Amino acid sequence: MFRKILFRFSTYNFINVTQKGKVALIQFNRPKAMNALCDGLIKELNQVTQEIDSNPEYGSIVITGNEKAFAAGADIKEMQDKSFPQVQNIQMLASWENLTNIKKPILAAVNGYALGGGFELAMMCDIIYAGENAKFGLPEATLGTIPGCGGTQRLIRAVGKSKAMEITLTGEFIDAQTALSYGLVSKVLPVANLVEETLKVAEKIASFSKPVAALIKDTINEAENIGLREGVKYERKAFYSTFATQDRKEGMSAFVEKRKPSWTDN
Ligand code: DAK
Repeated sequence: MFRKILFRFSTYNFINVTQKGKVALIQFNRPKAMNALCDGLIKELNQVTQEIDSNPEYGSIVITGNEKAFAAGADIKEMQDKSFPQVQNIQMLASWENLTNIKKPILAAVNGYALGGGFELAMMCDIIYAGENAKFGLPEATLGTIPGCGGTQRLIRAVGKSKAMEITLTGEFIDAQTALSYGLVSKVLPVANLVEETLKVAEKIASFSKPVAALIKDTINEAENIGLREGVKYERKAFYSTFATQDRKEGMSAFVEKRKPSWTDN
């Protein structure tokens, strides 16, 4: 069903990367460690997402784990012996944020545990779909630390203060239906169909103009950084900029001429 991606760096130790049409599917591959996100895995994820972003063959990305775990967080075994000066000096784990610089839409398909950094990584994605067995949590307090990859900041924006406090201060997990009712995920799907259904949505997204999808992603994400007045201005500028593209012309002409548009990504 899938075609292996032939990138410059085509062998990975901690992820599998496959292609379906215009979609790249990235699967975490540390099943014995509940897909704990070790340094090597994050390096591979950053490398491959950057390559996909600059490869015109792809229009969107799906990130998933396995049926037991999306990812149970950063690798605790890698962190356990570090001291404050060490983590400060090397800016430990800082490269995780690179994912937020990817311009193509990213969908997270979460089965099983999405904990700590695993949950934070899912929240950096643009759409989250959950399998019926998904469990989300920020258990850092149980380890004597706090979320460090945007968990406190993105969770409050997604679910509001009381629920963000409850999840983070108790370290308890919430299930897929609760995540749906909180607006954290857009859909709950049967475990076995999750990746396939997510790929279908990703394919639809990838079928549109890439610069337009990138503008939509950027404009919505910008709302998390700025206020409404600035956000509406930002959106208007982005809207006007679509009039500098061939695809905007093509989309409107196709509508008027009652035909399907043919996107060129220009
Ligand atoms: N790290 C390392 N190994 C892990 C792991 C993790 N996060 N989660 C699970 N494992 C390993 C277990 O140690 C075990 O290994 P062995 O003992 O077999 O060698 C194996 O996976 C299977 O796990 P369990 O035996 O525990 O399996 P269970 O089914 O009983 O429990 C569980 C599954 C997922 C509920 C449990 O493993 C668990 O609670 N895991 C830890 C979850 C957690 O606390 N996650 C938060 C980690 S802290 C930052 C970026 C990121 C972060 C911070 C800063 N910056 C940008 C600055 C992120 C921090 C975190 O994520």
